[in-house]
Amino acid sequence: MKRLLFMFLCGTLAGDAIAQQRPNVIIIYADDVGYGDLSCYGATQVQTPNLDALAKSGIRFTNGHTTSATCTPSRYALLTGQYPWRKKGTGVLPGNAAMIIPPGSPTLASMMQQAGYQTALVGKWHLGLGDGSPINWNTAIKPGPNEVGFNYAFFFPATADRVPTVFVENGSIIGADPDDPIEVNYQAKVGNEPTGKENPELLKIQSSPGQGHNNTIVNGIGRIGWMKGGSRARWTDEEVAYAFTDKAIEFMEANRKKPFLLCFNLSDIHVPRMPATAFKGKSKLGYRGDAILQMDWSVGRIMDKLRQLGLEKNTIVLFSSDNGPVLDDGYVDGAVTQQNGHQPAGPLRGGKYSAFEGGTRVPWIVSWPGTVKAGGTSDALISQVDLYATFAKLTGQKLPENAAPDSHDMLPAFLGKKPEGRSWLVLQGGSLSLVQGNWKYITPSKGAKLMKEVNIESGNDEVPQLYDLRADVGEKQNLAAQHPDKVKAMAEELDRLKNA
Ligand code: NG6
Ligand code: CA
Repeated sequence: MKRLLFMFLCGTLAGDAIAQQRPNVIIIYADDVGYGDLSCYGATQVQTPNLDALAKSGIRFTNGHTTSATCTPSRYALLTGQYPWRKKGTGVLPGNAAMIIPPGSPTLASMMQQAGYQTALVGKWHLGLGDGSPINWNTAIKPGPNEVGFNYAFFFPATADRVPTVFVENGSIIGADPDDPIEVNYQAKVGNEPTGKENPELLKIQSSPGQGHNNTIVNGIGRIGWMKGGSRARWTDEEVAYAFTDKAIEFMEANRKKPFLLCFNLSDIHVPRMPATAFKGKSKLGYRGDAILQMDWSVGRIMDKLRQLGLEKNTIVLFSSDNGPVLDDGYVDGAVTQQNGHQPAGPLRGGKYSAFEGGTRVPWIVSWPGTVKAGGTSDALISQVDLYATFAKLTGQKLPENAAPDSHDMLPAFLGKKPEGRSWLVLQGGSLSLVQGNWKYITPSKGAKLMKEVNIESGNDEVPQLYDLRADVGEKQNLAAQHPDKVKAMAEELDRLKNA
């Protein structure tokens, strides 16, 4: 009996000690930020002092990837640890789509909950809501982030350019009013409010010709999709960054004594870029540049709060983006006319939607003062699909069977203890690519080579493409004809991985 009691006490004490040491985790996940958009990644026309300081306090990765060149699939992979192309329906979702992660499935967030963390999702969601029956926006909206591992969720359903333009907090729309019910439709107009198509004179920012974004006008901005009602629930675009940052900070403050996971999914710098007054015109690069400054400001506020709470040493901060950059993604906002030499993808070819590196190679900064050596850079090949297994390792969690099948534990690379990361990685930018060491193979594809509306090279080519990324990170020289054996072997390996 005595022995049992002793064992019990030891177990509890050890548990407490671990609990105290367990670091908080903040994943700051920006939207559409390119490899060249931060000054610590070489931007010269725009300065990001808070992100630069974060990089200085930790490691800056030069070969960190999203799984995909758009949002929904990248976010799906980050949370589930599964490649999105393994599952149907993981493309960019409309704002009234059903949730694509079944409730109760293992996720990065639920795994962290099991490790004793309080978990929050603040910001963009874009993984669908509800069970597939039409969403009633005027009652509790379920399932959502709370059903896949988040104790707290404050978010908008899809993207800033899609209806409904409302914030949801733990399943309820903020400011909902039963006398002014919300209806959303992506097929046909609902309500009689002006649309961008019928009343372009009412727009405060023009939609780009041929790209849509001309349905219901909310705050002078034409959206994708139609909505009616909820006049008091609709967000003000200029306040979105403030609202999200404030909620993130509230969560940090409320959970300062517990280990927490905060997934802080910024809306910046996705379209419509409509920054707060404090940032309008500040960058001289148009609203896209201003949104970069606003994003950097949000990061600064989070870091200030960490210091104020005395948590900076015991918190891992990861900054990354969900896909590569785009200048004109649907609105005439000055990003193109005031580019001023800014290179959003840095030295990389392509951008958002693209199979070239610009689509998926993104800024990736990890800071954990005292544990991660400050000021380093790492060339390790890592992917956001690996975060699940990496954080499971960090928190001593065993992965449930079948969970996170494509996620590899990259903790040593992630913490800068090892220079190597993955030896291979599959990337999705339209067609699939395989990276093996310094080689990248892009599957042949018949689609257009230039996506005209957004003016980005897709990476499509009818012939196989093979690049030596170490010598040619800008993917200028297709070496497939010189290395047919390599092409064959990589194509076969990609097929094998697809079916694995
Ligand atoms: C595209 C939209 C674009 C943006 C994107 C999703 C058009 C013509 N373009 O389909 O504006 O919303 O989807 O961006 O509709 S993402 O970052 O969420 O993937
Ligand atoms: Ca995105």
